[in-house]
Amino acid sequence: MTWKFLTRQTSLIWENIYELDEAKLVVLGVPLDSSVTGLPGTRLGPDRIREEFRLWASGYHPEMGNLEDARVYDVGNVEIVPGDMRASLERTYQVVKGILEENPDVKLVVLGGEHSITFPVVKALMDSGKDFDYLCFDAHWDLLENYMGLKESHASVNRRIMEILGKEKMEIKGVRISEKEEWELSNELGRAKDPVYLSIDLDVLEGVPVGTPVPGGWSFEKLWNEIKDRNWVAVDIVEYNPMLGTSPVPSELLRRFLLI
Ligand SMILES: [Mn+2]
Repeated sequence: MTWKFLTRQTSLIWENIYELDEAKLVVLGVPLDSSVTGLPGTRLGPDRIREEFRLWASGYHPEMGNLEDARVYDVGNVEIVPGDMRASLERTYQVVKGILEENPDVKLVVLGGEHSITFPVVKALMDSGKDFDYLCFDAHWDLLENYMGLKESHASVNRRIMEILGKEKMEIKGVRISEKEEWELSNELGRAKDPVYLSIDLDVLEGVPVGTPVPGGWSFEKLWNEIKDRNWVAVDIVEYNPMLGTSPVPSELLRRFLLI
């Protein structure tokens, strides 16, 4: 594993006691907020989620098990190039590719950052030979061809994924607001079958501080019931913006993904 493009001085959820090639789960942060439309701050998400995990998370759940049994390796954060969206996404791709070369069976838990980071993670998994469908929870379809000319925008991330994965392997749930072309295109999407890549844009929920908030969101329990029995190869938790407030939701999702 090359540590190029990683900031190892970042806060980790804990000191790693296994090597990367012994891990069952890898945690990776991608602190990007270059294309956020509203207030910036999602770059602070990965380390804040880790901090809140340390403050609030219990290592045991009666149905899910014990965190001490999870073989988790936290690789730190991708080193973002300020102001250069494409370079930052390319680095994310290279880092995920490198992780999978060292440990092809590891499951990934990716902490955003804005939703744009999902594309390079999905692409790196595909290029590493993984076969999976894509299940996304979001208040928006994120299916725009581009947003103000930017194809890498968070508002276009599911369109980019559609181009490489195919419509029939994609499902997006929880949408409440989007453009007409996106609603039309969404009719062509399929149903995601296991194993899946789970992408959780926290704006699907009510009350979590996010880059692009929409009222009328789901409850945490509704979201958890949708995902708890799914077989996943990787999951991302994106769009948390700690500059707008705080929420126990991202760190609790992290805890549950590490436990199950
Ligand atoms: Mn989104």
